[in-house]
Amino acid sequence: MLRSRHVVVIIGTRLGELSAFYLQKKFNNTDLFYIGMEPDKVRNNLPANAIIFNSDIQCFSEALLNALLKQLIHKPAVPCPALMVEFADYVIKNNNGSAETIHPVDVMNIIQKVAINQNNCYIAAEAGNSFFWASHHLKFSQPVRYRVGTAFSTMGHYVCGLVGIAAGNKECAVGIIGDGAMLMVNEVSTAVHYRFPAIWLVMNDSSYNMCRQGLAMLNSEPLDCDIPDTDFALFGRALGADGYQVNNSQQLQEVMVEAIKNRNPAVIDVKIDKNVFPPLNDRIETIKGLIND
Ligand SMILES: Cc1ncc(C[n+]2csc(CCOP(=O)(O)OP(=O)(O)O)c2C)c(N)n1
Repeated sequence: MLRSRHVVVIIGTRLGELSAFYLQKKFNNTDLFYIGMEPDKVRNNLPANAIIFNSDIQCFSEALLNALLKQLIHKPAVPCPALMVEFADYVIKNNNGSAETIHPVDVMNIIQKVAINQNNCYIAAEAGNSFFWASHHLKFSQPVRYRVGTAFSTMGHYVCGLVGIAAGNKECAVGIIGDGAMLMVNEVSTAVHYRFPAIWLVMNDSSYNMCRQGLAMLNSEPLDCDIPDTDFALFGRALGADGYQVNNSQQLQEVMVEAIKNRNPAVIDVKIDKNVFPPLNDRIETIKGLIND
């Protein structure tokens, strides 16, 4: 909560509902600066007093840093080193080797280690809990490696769009997809037809879980959010893709290594723990605030 007068510089987000949770509604007493290349797309999300710089973020950051160095420390300007993020090897937290489901954070850690750090795959996250787990836990050292639809968050966007990502790039594309979205629509068959290296990692919890858990977090009456148990490995194979089913972290890690190495279209059915709450509490608080406004 911003109480006294602040300066806020907004970089790298359009402040859409699903990324900023209407945080800007709380920007009273604030001088606001937006830096980015697509000001028209963000104007409606900004308070009227915001000052917009139509600029490349790296250029702006270098100029700002140099100006600060000159003004504050009276040191000569230095070129900025390229952004390079080092990632630790992730530890698998909840694998006891016998559980029948995988903790979603372990799924993210394996994607981070195998798909991102070791293989530089492109990653896309589908609407639903997948989006929250991925955006909260995954880290990238290169731009344009992660895609997520925060504008309308339409289910199906990346179940289908994954094929475009795989078609246009050398590295594999991995989609993090809810079972509900996978059943709604998909383009596995197209990837099989063209032999694109697309991997659908299905977060299988037999539920429209974001709706189920969101209602619970809002203390609302439950709705029927159940999805019949589905074998997505079989589903993938039926369409001509490779199909894998995993229910522990060790298996998932091995299967990810194999699927990425093979570069075939593949569907990985990951049985996840449906009772762990995703990191969407900020959004729930925003919704509660809007209801109470
Ligand atoms: C086309 C469309 N219909 C409905 C919604 C509303 N919606 C958002 S998330 C969600 C449930 C997603 O379920 P699933 O794909 O199984 O993912 P989970 O949340 O369980 O990880 C629904 C129905 C939407 N975003 N898009």
